[in-house]
Amino acid sequence: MTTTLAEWLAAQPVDQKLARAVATMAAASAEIAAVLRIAPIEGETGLAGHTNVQGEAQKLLDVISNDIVLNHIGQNSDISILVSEELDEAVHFDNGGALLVATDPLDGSSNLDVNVTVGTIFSILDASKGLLQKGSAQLAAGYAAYGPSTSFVLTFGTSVAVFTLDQSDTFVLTKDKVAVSPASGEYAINTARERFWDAATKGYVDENVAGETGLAGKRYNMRWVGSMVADIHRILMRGGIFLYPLDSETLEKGGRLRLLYEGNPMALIVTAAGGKATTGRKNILDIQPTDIHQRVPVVLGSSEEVTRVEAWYKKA
Ligand code: AHM
Ligand code: MG
Repeated sequence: MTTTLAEWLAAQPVDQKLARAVATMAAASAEIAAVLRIAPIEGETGLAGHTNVQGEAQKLLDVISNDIVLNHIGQNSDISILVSEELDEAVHFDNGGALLVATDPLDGSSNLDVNVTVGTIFSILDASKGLLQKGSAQLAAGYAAYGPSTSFVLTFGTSVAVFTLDQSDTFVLTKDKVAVSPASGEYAINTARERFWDAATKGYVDENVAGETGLAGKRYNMRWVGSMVADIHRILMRGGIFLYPLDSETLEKGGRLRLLYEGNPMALIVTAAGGKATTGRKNILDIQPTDIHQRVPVVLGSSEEVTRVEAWYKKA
Protein backbone atom coordinates (compact mmCIF):
# COMPACT_ATOMS: atom_id res chain seq x y z
CA MET A 1 0.00 0.00 0.00
CA THR A 2 1.46 3.34 -1.04
CA THR A 3 0.50 6.74 0.30
CA THR A 4 0.58 9.70 -2.05
CA LEU A 5 1.56 13.18 -0.93
CA ALA A 6 -2.06 14.31 -1.45
CA GLU A 7 -3.38 11.49 0.77
CA TRP A 8 -0.72 12.13 3.37
CA LEU A 9 -1.42 15.89 3.43
CA ALA A 10 -5.16 15.31 3.83
CA ALA A 11 -4.45 13.28 6.98
CA GLN A 12 -2.21 15.91 8.63
CA PRO A 13 -3.58 18.05 11.47
CA VAL A 14 -2.71 21.26 9.61
CA ASP A 15 -4.68 24.08 8.01
CA GLN A 16 -5.71 22.84 4.56
CA LYS A 17 -4.58 26.16 3.03
CA LEU A 18 -1.09 25.29 4.22
CA ALA A 19 -1.44 21.77 2.83
CA ARG A 20 -2.52 23.22 -0.53
CA ALA A 21 0.50 25.57 -0.56
CA VAL A 22 2.75 22.56 -0.01
CA ALA A 23 0.96 20.77 -2.86
CA THR A 24 1.60 23.82 -5.06
CA MET A 25 5.34 23.62 -4.35
CA ALA A 26 5.27 19.87 -5.00
CA ALA A 27 3.57 20.44 -8.37
CA ALA A 28 6.14 23.09 -9.28
CA SER A 29 8.93 20.69 -8.26
CA ALA A 30 7.52 17.88 -10.42
CA GLU A 31 7.43 20.25 -13.39
CA ILE A 32 11.00 21.42 -12.73
CA ALA A 33 12.09 17.75 -12.49
CA ALA A 34 10.55 17.09 -15.91
CA VAL A 35 12.33 20.10 -17.40
CA LEU A 36 15.70 19.16 -15.89
CA ARG A 37 15.44 15.58 -17.13
CA ILE A 38 15.59 16.65 -20.79
CA ALA A 39 17.19 20.10 -20.55
CA PRO A 40 20.33 19.15 -22.55
CA ILE A 41 18.11 17.81 -25.36
CA GLU A 42 16.01 20.96 -25.36
CA GLY A 43 19.13 23.13 -25.32
CA GLU A 44 18.07 24.64 -22.00
CA THR A 45 21.57 24.77 -20.57
CA GLY A 46 24.11 27.49 -19.94
CA LEU A 47 23.76 31.06 -18.84
CA ALA A 48 20.68 33.25 -19.10
CA GLY A 49 22.88 36.23 -19.94
CA HIS A 50 22.12 38.37 -16.89
CA THR A 51 22.77 38.45 -13.14
CA ASN A 52 20.33 38.33 -10.22
CA VAL A 53 20.12 40.81 -7.33
CA GLN A 54 22.92 38.91 -5.56
CA GLY A 55 25.23 39.73 -8.48
CA GLU A 56 25.37 36.07 -9.54
CA ALA A 57 25.14 34.95 -13.16
CA GLN A 58 21.74 33.30 -13.67
CA LYS A 59 21.56 30.04 -15.57
CA LEU A 60 18.79 29.62 -18.12
CA LEU A 61 17.38 26.87 -15.87
CA ASP A 62 17.41 29.24 -12.86
CA VAL A 63 15.12 31.53 -14.83
CA ILE A 64 12.93 28.69 -16.15
CA SER A 65 12.57 27.19 -12.65
CA ASN A 66 11.69 30.57 -11.19
CA ASP A 67 9.02 31.04 -13.89
CA ILE A 68 7.56 27.59 -13.10
CA VAL A 69 7.31 28.38 -9.38
CA LEU A 70 5.87 31.83 -10.11
CA ASN A 71 3.27 30.31 -12.42
CA HIS A 72 2.15 27.65 -9.90
CA ILE A 73 2.02 30.13 -7.04
CA GLY A 74 0.07 32.59 -9.19
CA GLN A 75 -2.65 29.92 -9.49
CA ASN A 76 -2.97 29.41 -5.73
CA SER A 77 -5.00 32.28 -4.26
CA ASP A 78 -3.95 31.33 -0.70
CA ILE A 79 -0.44 32.59 -1.48
CA SER A 80 -0.24 36.37 -1.64
CA ILE A 81 3.53 36.92 -1.44
CA LEU A 82 6.47 35.26 -3.17
CA VAL A 83 10.10 35.89 -2.26
CA SER A 84 12.56 34.27 -4.67
CA GLU A 85 16.34 34.17 -4.88
CA GLU A 86 15.92 35.04 -8.55
CA LEU A 87 13.70 38.13 -8.05
CA ASP A 88 15.05 41.39 -6.67
CA GLU A 89 11.77 42.32 -4.98
CA ALA A 90 9.01 40.30 -3.34
CA VAL A 91 6.03 39.66 -5.63
CA HIS A 92 2.66 40.64 -4.14
CA PHE A 93 -0.50 39.04 -5.53
CA ASP A 94 -3.71 40.98 -5.00
CA ASN A 95 -5.69 37.98 -3.70
CA GLY A 96 -5.78 38.46 0.08
CA GLY A 97 -4.06 35.07 0.45
CA ALA A 98 -2.90 34.14 3.95
CA LEU A 99 0.47 32.69 3.02
CA LEU A 100 3.94 33.79 1.96
CA VAL A 101 6.37 31.50 0.14
CA ALA A 102 10.12 32.13 0.09
CA THR A 103 12.07 29.99 -2.36
CA ASP A 104 15.33 29.21 -4.04
CA PRO A 105 13.78 27.74 -7.21
CA LEU A 106 16.97 26.00 -8.33
CA ASP A 107 19.68 25.67 -5.73
CA GLY A 108 23.17 24.47 -6.63
CA SER A 109 22.74 25.45 -10.25
CA SER A 110 26.51 25.45 -10.83
CA ASN A 111 26.05 21.65 -10.88
CA LEU A 112 23.59 21.65 -13.78
CA ASP A 113 26.10 21.32 -16.57
CA VAL A 114 27.64 18.23 -14.95
CA ASN A 115 24.36 16.38 -14.22
CA VAL A 116 24.77 16.47 -10.45
CA THR A 117 21.87 16.81 -7.98
CA VAL A 118 20.28 20.25 -7.66
CA GLY A 119 17.14 21.25 -5.77
CA THR A 120 14.26 23.59 -5.01
CA ILE A 121 14.06 24.94 -1.45
CA PHE A 122 10.98 26.59 0.07
CA SER A 123 9.69 28.13 3.26
CA ILE A 124 6.04 28.95 4.02
CA LEU A 125 5.05 31.73 6.40
CA ASP A 126 1.99 33.69 7.53
CA ALA A 127 1.74 36.55 4.99
CA SER A 128 0.04 38.88 7.49
CA LYS A 129 3.25 38.96 9.57
CA GLY A 130 5.27 40.58 6.78
CA LEU A 131 8.36 39.72 4.78
CA LEU A 132 10.90 39.70 7.58
CA GLN A 133 10.06 36.91 10.01
CA LYS A 134 12.31 34.70 12.09
CA GLY A 135 12.78 31.13 10.92
CA SER A 136 10.98 29.92 14.05
CA ALA A 137 7.79 31.45 12.58
CA GLN A 138 7.86 29.13 9.54
CA LEU A 139 4.63 27.14 9.11
CA ALA A 140 6.26 24.61 6.79
CA ALA A 141 9.51 24.12 4.91
CA GLY A 142 10.82 21.67 2.38
CA TYR A 143 12.91 20.95 -0.62
CA ALA A 144 12.91 18.88 -3.76
CA ALA A 145 16.18 17.11 -4.61
CA TYR A 146 16.56 16.30 -8.31
CA GLY A 147 18.93 13.34 -8.23
CA PRO A 148 18.75 9.79 -9.59
CA SER A 149 15.21 10.03 -8.22
CA THR A 150 13.32 13.18 -7.28
CA SER A 151 12.76 13.47 -3.52
CA PHE A 152 10.34 15.91 -1.90
CA VAL A 153 11.20 16.51 1.75
CA LEU A 154 8.71 18.26 3.98
CA THR A 155 8.24 19.46 7.53
CA PHE A 156 5.51 21.33 9.38
CA GLY A 157 8.07 21.83 12.15
CA THR A 158 7.65 18.68 14.20
CA SER A 159 8.68 15.77 11.97
CA VAL A 160 10.10 15.23 8.50
CA ALA A 161 8.64 13.11 5.70
CA VAL A 162 10.22 12.15 2.35
CA PHE A 163 8.27 11.51 -0.85
CA THR A 164 9.59 10.16 -4.15
CA LEU A 165 8.26 11.12 -7.57
CA ASP A 166 6.90 8.08 -9.41
CA GLN A 167 6.63 7.54 -13.17
CA SER A 168 3.19 9.12 -13.36
CA ASP A 169 4.49 12.31 -11.69
CA THR A 170 2.92 11.58 -8.30
CA PHE A 171 4.85 11.99 -5.07
CA VAL A 172 4.68 8.83 -2.95
CA LEU A 173 5.64 8.63 0.73
CA THR A 174 8.93 6.72 1.04
CA LYS A 175 10.13 7.70 4.53
CA ASP A 176 8.27 9.17 7.48
CA LYS A 177 9.63 10.63 10.74
CA VAL A 178 13.19 11.00 9.53
CA ALA A 179 15.72 11.12 12.37
CA VAL A 180 19.18 12.64 11.86
CA SER A 181 21.62 10.45 13.73
CA PRO A 182 23.18 12.43 16.60
CA ALA A 183 26.68 11.14 15.85
CA SER A 184 28.45 11.05 12.51
CA GLY A 185 31.87 10.75 10.93
CA GLU A 186 31.12 12.91 7.87
CA TYR A 187 31.47 16.63 7.39
CA ALA A 188 30.74 18.88 4.41
CA ILE A 189 32.60 22.15 3.88
CA ASN A 190 34.34 23.82 0.96
CA THR A 191 37.91 23.26 2.16
CA ALA A 192 39.35 25.41 -0.63
CA ARG A 193 38.23 28.34 1.54
CA GLU A 194 40.46 27.34 4.46
CA ARG A 195 42.62 30.47 4.23
CA PHE A 196 39.49 32.59 4.87
CA TRP A 197 38.20 30.54 7.83
CA ASP A 198 37.86 31.81 11.40
CA ALA A 199 39.64 30.07 14.30
CA ALA A 200 36.56 28.05 15.30
CA THR A 201 36.03 26.54 11.84
CA LYS A 202 39.73 25.81 11.48
CA GLY A 203 39.88 24.25 14.94
CA TYR A 204 36.91 21.99 14.27
CA VAL A 205 38.05 20.86 10.82
CA ASP A 206 41.67 20.32 11.99
CA GLU A 207 40.33 17.97 14.67
CA ASN A 208 38.37 16.03 12.07
CA VAL A 209 41.35 15.79 9.74
CA ALA A 210 43.47 14.46 12.64
CA GLY A 211 40.89 11.68 12.96
CA GLU A 212 41.67 8.99 15.53
CA THR A 213 45.07 10.59 16.20
CA GLY A 214 43.46 13.86 17.38
CA LEU A 215 41.06 15.11 20.05
CA ALA A 216 37.95 13.95 18.15
CA GLY A 217 39.32 10.42 18.55
CA LYS A 218 37.67 9.00 15.45
CA ARG A 219 38.08 8.90 11.68
CA TYR A 220 36.17 11.42 9.52
CA ASN A 221 35.31 11.60 5.85
CA MET A 222 34.69 14.82 3.92
CA ARG A 223 31.89 15.13 1.34
CA TRP A 224 31.04 18.34 -0.55
CA VAL A 225 28.63 18.24 -3.47
CA GLY A 226 28.39 22.01 -3.89
CA SER A 227 24.59 21.71 -3.89
CA MET A 228 23.21 22.51 -0.46
CA VAL A 229 20.15 20.37 -1.15
CA ALA A 230 22.26 17.31 -1.98
CA ASP A 231 24.55 17.80 1.01
CA ILE A 232 21.63 18.28 3.41
CA HIS A 233 19.75 15.32 1.95
CA ARG A 234 22.76 13.08 2.62
CA ILE A 235 22.89 14.39 6.19
CA LEU A 236 19.17 13.71 6.72
CA MET A 237 19.55 10.17 5.41
CA ARG A 238 22.77 9.10 7.15
CA GLY A 239 23.98 11.90 9.42
CA GLY A 240 26.78 14.42 9.09
CA ILE A 241 27.35 18.13 9.32
CA PHE A 242 27.21 20.91 6.72
CA LEU A 243 29.16 24.13 7.22
CA TYR A 244 29.15 27.36 5.25
CA PRO A 245 30.58 29.58 7.96
CA LEU A 246 31.16 33.29 7.97
CA ASP A 247 34.73 33.69 6.72
CA SER A 248 36.95 36.67 6.03
CA GLU A 249 35.84 36.81 2.40
CA THR A 250 32.08 36.60 3.08
CA LEU A 251 32.26 38.76 6.23
CA GLU A 252 30.96 41.91 4.61
CA LYS A 253 27.99 40.12 3.03
CA GLY A 254 27.18 38.26 6.26
CA GLY A 255 27.87 34.80 4.80
CA ARG A 256 27.33 32.92 1.56
CA LEU A 257 23.91 31.30 1.87
CA ARG A 258 20.63 33.18 2.12
CA LEU A 259 18.59 33.21 5.34
CA LEU A 260 14.98 33.28 4.09
CA TYR A 261 15.11 30.56 1.46
CA GLU A 262 18.23 28.51 2.28
CA GLY A 263 19.23 28.80 5.95
CA ASN A 264 15.77 28.96 7.55
CA PRO A 265 14.01 26.13 5.68
CA MET A 266 17.01 23.80 6.01
CA ALA A 267 17.34 24.71 9.70
CA LEU A 268 13.65 23.90 10.31
CA ILE A 269 13.94 20.56 8.49
CA VAL A 270 17.14 19.47 10.25
CA THR A 271 15.84 20.59 13.65
CA ALA A 272 12.51 18.79 13.14
CA ALA A 273 14.52 15.64 12.38
CA GLY A 274 16.38 15.94 15.69
CA GLY A 275 19.51 17.70 14.42
CA LYS A 276 20.77 21.21 15.20
CA ALA A 277 21.22 24.41 13.19
CA THR A 278 23.38 27.36 14.19
CA THR A 279 25.46 30.21 12.84
CA GLY A 280 28.12 28.94 15.25
CA ARG A 281 26.96 31.43 17.87
CA LYS A 282 23.19 31.55 17.50
CA ASN A 283 20.29 29.33 16.49
CA ILE A 284 19.56 30.16 12.84
CA LEU A 285 15.81 30.05 13.55
CA ASP A 286 16.15 32.91 16.09
CA ILE A 287 17.63 35.46 13.67
CA GLN A 288 15.48 38.52 12.97
CA PRO A 289 15.94 39.21 9.23
CA THR A 290 16.47 42.77 8.04
CA ASP A 291 16.46 42.06 4.30
CA ILE A 292 14.75 39.44 2.14
CA HIS A 293 18.04 38.44 0.49
CA GLN A 294 20.05 38.56 3.72
CA ARG A 295 22.87 36.04 4.05
CA VAL A 296 23.68 33.88 7.04
CA PRO A 297 26.48 31.60 8.27
CA VAL A 298 25.15 28.03 8.27
CA VAL A 299 26.23 25.07 10.42
CA LEU A 300 23.71 22.24 10.61
CA GLY A 301 23.31 18.51 10.98
CA SER A 302 24.01 15.80 13.55
CA SER A 303 23.62 17.26 17.04
CA GLU A 304 26.92 16.01 18.47
CA GLU A 305 28.90 17.52 15.59
CA VAL A 306 27.06 20.86 15.68
CA THR A 307 27.64 20.97 19.46
CA ARG A 308 31.38 20.51 18.85
CA VAL A 309 31.37 23.47 16.45
CA GLU A 310 29.46 25.57 18.99
CA ALA A 311 32.07 24.66 21.60
CA TRP A 312 34.80 25.89 19.26
CA TYR A 313 32.94 29.21 18.82
CA LYS A 314 32.63 29.59 22.60
CA LYS A 315 36.38 29.01 22.92
CA ALA A 316 37.35 31.31 20.02
P1 AHM B 1 23.08 29.12 -5.42
O1 AHM B 1 21.82 29.40 -4.64
O2 AHM B 1 23.48 30.29 -6.26
O3 AHM B 1 23.02 27.84 -6.17
O4 AHM B 1 24.28 29.01 -4.34
C1 AHM B 1 24.14 28.20 -3.23
C2 AHM B 1 25.07 27.01 -3.33
C3 AHM B 1 24.72 25.93 -2.37
O5 AHM B 1 23.85 25.01 -2.95
C4 AHM B 1 26.06 25.31 -2.05
O6 AHM B 1 26.10 24.74 -0.76
C5 AHM B 1 27.01 26.45 -2.18
O7 AHM B 1 26.37 27.42 -2.99
C6 AHM B 1 28.28 26.01 -2.84
O8 AHM B 1 29.25 26.99 -2.67
P2 AHM B 1 30.74 26.85 -3.23
O9 AHM B 1 30.70 27.42 -4.60
O10 AHM B 1 31.59 27.66 -2.28
O11 AHM B 1 31.13 25.39 -3.22
MG1 MG C 1 20.73 28.60 -3.52
